[in-house]
Amino acid sequence: MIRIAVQSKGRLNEKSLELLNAAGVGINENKRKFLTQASNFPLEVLYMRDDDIPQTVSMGVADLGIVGFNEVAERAYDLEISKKLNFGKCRISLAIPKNDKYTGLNYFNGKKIATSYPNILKSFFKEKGINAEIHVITGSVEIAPTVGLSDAIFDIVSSGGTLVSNGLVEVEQVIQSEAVLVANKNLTEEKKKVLEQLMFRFDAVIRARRAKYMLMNIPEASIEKAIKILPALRSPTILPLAMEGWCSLHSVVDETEMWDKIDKLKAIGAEGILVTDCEKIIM
Ligand code: PRT
Ligand code: ZN
Repeated sequence: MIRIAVQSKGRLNEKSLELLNAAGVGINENKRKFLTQASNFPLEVLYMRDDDIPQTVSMGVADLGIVGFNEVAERAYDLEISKKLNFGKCRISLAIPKNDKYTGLNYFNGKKIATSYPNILKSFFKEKGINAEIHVITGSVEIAPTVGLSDAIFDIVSSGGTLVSNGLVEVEQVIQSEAVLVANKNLTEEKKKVLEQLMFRFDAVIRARRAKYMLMNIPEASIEKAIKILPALRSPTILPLAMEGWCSLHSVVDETEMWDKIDKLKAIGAEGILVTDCEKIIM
């Protein structure tokens, strides 16, 4: 039995449980206690505040955890980062009042900066040779400049809307973060096997979430060009159509490249392009 720590409520809770469920690890949310056993996999979920997950995993109270990389980086416990999970994406940035003139990192010399991430900021400033006063605040960091608590802030940003509505502007992105799977460094052989099995399944889910399955009709004369546009997992599937001179072409593409590929395929005569989600991709 392996134990995984998951945020009990908050931004990462739902997506963490969704990922486990998509990986075939049945967690019954109706019966949620602070510790829940999966119905069909040797795993139990321990629910807790995200701040406590790195320590809990490094101590071995939980074997694994799903937590924002920002929390791992701030707390510096000895942990294995096993996998990036492709959700909970954000950055931790320095932001200043929008009417101030930003003069580069030197701006922060002698300034007061409010943050919940003092360790990350300290090491960033040390590396850059900046001498600033760091004030630790645990909540609502973005209001600190308005109320006169600080000159600037160092905080999590995703859409940037919170900064704008507080009259702040992002000037330096210091670290990028997303949810990560962390593991205790001294897992037994048996637990390591369960972790590998879990990571294999997470891979299949994460890969599929990014992928789109595309099928289209294409003139036979364009097949060579189409294969260059769509390399696919191994190579695209090509099936003859009842109408002479035409084929059906099937392939998988990364969603970030989808529109670009569609434009190129249309330009070589592709028609009836159908795009659907993938559920799992096993390599
Ligand atoms: O109760 P607990 O301690 O478990 O939760 P928490 O309140 O500490 O954390 P929570 O649930 O807010 O966030 C959990 C994790 O989600 C963080 O540690 C990050 O890894 C990740 N994450 C992703 C974010 C955001 N995006 C985010 N936007 N965490 C916080 N925010 C905040 C941001 O600071 C801003 O104030 O959300 C606000 C909106 O952001 P904008 O830029 O979209 O306006
Ligand atoms: Zn927290």
